[in-house]
Amino acid sequence: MTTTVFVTGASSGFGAAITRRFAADGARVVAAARRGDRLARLAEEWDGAVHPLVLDVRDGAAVADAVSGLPPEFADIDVLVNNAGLAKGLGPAHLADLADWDEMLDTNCRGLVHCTRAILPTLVAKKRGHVINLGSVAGTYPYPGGNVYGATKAFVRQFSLNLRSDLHGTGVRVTCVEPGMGGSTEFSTVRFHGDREKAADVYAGMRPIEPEDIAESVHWAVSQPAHVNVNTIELMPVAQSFGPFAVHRT
Ligand code: NDP
Ligand code: 8X3
Repeated sequence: MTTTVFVTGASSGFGAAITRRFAADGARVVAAARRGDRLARLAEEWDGAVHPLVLDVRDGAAVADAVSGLPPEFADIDVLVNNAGLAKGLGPAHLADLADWDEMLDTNCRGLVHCTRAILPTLVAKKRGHVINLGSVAGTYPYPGGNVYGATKAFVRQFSLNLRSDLHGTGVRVTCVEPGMGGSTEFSTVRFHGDREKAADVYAGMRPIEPEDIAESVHWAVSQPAHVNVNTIELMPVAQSFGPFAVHRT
């Protein structure tokens, strides 16, 4: 039986690696994102196994239309990977650009629930399937400038757990994958509004997690026996850990 996987944010970083990981395993993959040229190039690698889908997850009606309009060979989805997401800005809350905050909320929270709502009925009808959500360590551990980004990932974490409650007895599994610093993606370039130099500084002198590492974790969670639900995977580079509480002294 061929597995069909729907991956959002497939034009870059983790999403592109997740697409490749499942396609290499013989799955059919719907690769969704806004940049169609990137998706077309990704699809070309896989001889018909990857279906490029230009989609802005923030648009709930467009998501519903795209899912219901999938070609028959890609419509019977088994696995949804809600990976599309972004951070915008790393400044303190009182100086933040409200447009950046709105974009994170619209993409990381609303976009994720749009895709989930559109695809869940297919999984529930089959009494099996898997929703993988990309959270972050930022959803659990606070850091300066993490403000709304971290809060959106806390939403992803709790939404994932709540989904498990709602899906109890359906056979549909839910996993939240929560990475720390991931390199070789556009994450920091997007966070710093296109400033590549500033983005590169984030990973200077340390070895981040690679997109292929995340793809492997996602694939592993999906590959567990059908009676096993991996609730959460939290993973960090060895070079990243925790700091002390900050104390302001006068
Ligand atoms: P990238 O910036 O490389 O990839 C983000 C992907 O999301 C792109 O494919 C982008 O495609 C897509 N995307 C953004 N907005 C939308 C939208 N409105 N509609 C559809 N697709 C969209 O970052 P990463 O691969 O690093 O990040 C992937 C996920 O992992 C994110 O959710 C991120 O928060 C999370 N994460 C990342 C970590 C890291 O350190 N890199 C660590 C922890 C979590 P396009 O612009 O073409 O639409
Ligand atoms: C991305 C990881 O540590 O930059 O979610 O917030 S971090």
